[in-house]
Amino acid sequence: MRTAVCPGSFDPITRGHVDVVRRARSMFDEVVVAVARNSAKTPLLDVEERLRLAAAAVADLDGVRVEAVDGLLAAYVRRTGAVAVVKGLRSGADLDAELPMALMNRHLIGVETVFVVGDGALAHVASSLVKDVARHGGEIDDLVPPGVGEAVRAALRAAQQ
Ligand code: COD
Repeated sequence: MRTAVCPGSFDPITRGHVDVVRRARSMFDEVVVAVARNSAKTPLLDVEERLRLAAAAVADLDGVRVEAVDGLLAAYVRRTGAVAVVKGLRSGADLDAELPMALMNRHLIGVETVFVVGDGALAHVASSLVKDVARHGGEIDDLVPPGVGEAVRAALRAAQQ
């Protein structure tokens, strides 16, 4: 069984993320969507919500599960016995950001990172932009899996109170 880990903040999960997970699953027997509990970014959604939304978004994908990750990704990858980390690329800027992480994870545990080119039609979709559009009253439901838009709007309303 060859397992790959798709890590991220998933704050929130988008259709771009799901596209990458699908592509990863086409290459590996099993894919774990690893939701970073303590992402470097301050999340809008708490980890339980990010996990719930991610699990719902991949519920129809056989061989895909969702887990929270605490601390160092490399330690988690080693514990799970995964053979690769899979990351999605939208642009050269993504590669610039991802390359040092891939090299660091290889340095730490020798794990390979596989870069997947995402669907070009979703290349503008980023969790940060989705939240910004929603914060300013824009429509996001076509950018995220079902249920995610409402969860983001509810979290934004709660944050404003
Ligand atoms: N198309 C293609 N790929 C996409 C799209 C899209 N539309 N949207 C997002 N992606 C890709 C991103 O490029 C990224 O590869 C992945 O999806 C996850 O994106 P995010 O934004 O949800 O997650 P990030 O970038 O905030 O996640 C960073 C991690 C949590 C993976 C990283 O900080 C980490 O590994 N943290 C754990 C602590 C650790 O080990 N630190 C040392 C790292 S070397």
